[in-house]
Amino acid sequence: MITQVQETDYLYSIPKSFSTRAIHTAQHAEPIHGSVNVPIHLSTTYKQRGPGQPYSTFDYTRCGNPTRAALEECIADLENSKHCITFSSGCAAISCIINTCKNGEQIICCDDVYGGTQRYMRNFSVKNHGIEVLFVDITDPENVVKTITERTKIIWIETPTNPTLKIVDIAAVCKIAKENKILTVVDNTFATPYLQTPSNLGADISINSGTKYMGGHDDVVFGSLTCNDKELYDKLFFSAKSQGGCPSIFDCYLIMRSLKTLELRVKQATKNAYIFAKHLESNPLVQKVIYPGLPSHPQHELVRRQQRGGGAMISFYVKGGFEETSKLLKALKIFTLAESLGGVESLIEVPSVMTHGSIPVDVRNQLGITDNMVRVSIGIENVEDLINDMEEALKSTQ
Ligand code: P1T
Repeated sequence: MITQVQETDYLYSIPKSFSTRAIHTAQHAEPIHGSVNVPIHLSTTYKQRGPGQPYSTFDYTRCGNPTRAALEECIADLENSKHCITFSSGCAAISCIINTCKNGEQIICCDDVYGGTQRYMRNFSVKNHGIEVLFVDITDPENVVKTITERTKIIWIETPTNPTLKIVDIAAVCKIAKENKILTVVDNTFATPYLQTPSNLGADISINSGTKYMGGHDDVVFGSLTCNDKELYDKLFFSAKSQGGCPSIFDCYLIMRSLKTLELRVKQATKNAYIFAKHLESNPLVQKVIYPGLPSHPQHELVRRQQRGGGAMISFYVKGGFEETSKLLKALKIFTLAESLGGVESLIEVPSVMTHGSIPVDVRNQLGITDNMVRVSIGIENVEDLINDMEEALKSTQ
């Protein structure tokens, strides 16, 4: 069993002082009692000295809160950005940005994107708000050039994509967008701020479903966006406070707590995923494995250039159809059959009937989201246990 690997096999570079920043940025000891952790400020409103004269900058928690402000400063630092806005979910961050588009404007979105993002764009942006959304394979940046019109407002990038793990060249697409004064958004959820920094590659906005790796324990639904431009931040903040999708303060506390171990968790999960994917590739009951960290991934060279590691998401095709796939998923003992990803526990799902079930079937088939495609989020359990669990369960597909 391959469990002895070099760190350089699965991690290509290390961000400077990541854990130090995750643990300390905006998290100084509180000055009255010396509390080491940032207090949970549950108050929804703030006393004022006189009308229009708040004690500090806070007046109402939907618009700002000391616990949340500390978390936002920390996330901004981890994303190498100046500004951050947090949300009650990743989807709330996504709709906050999309809702800044006006009737008649256009969004170019990568064709393989989280089902919920597509659902919002197809059902609300297009149907209700008169925004045109074009789903394009932007793994070839030339397709962006071909699609842009003077109405294009946003280029929406998700990389690695969910669930086919395609890679978009962020720097190349952002360069094209800048030349045409178009905003770029990168959904950084799969890579995490530890493995990828979109702002360094020219992206205007980076978003995360913090429900995933940031939270890391499958117990918080949360979202964030970060950006560098103050004018853009002001516009997004106006959208966020008007729509009201702010996170609960207790959830902010949990995310702040989880960020402290983000580096440790992502490193271990990435190592596990690399070892696991190599094993899966050699299993004759598996048709094909997609893992950005393996040389067999068609864009592995770009992964090494753009990311600091291959991440912990793997997709693969079971030999057979839905019946064989169902047998596999029911036979697993350690992997949990559930949607979501990025937690300490390994999760497994079938995107065609779960996370991506709302995508039209012809689009799914075209993208390769078939009924024998399985998506795995590798956790931080003992990797040999994960491999054994999968090998045993695969036998049940025969
Ligand atoms: O679930 P929520 O916090 O609202 O995040 C939405 C979201 C945004 N972006 C990406 C890339 C995502 O994967 C998600 C949520 N995805 C799942 C629940 C899933 O199982 O794929």
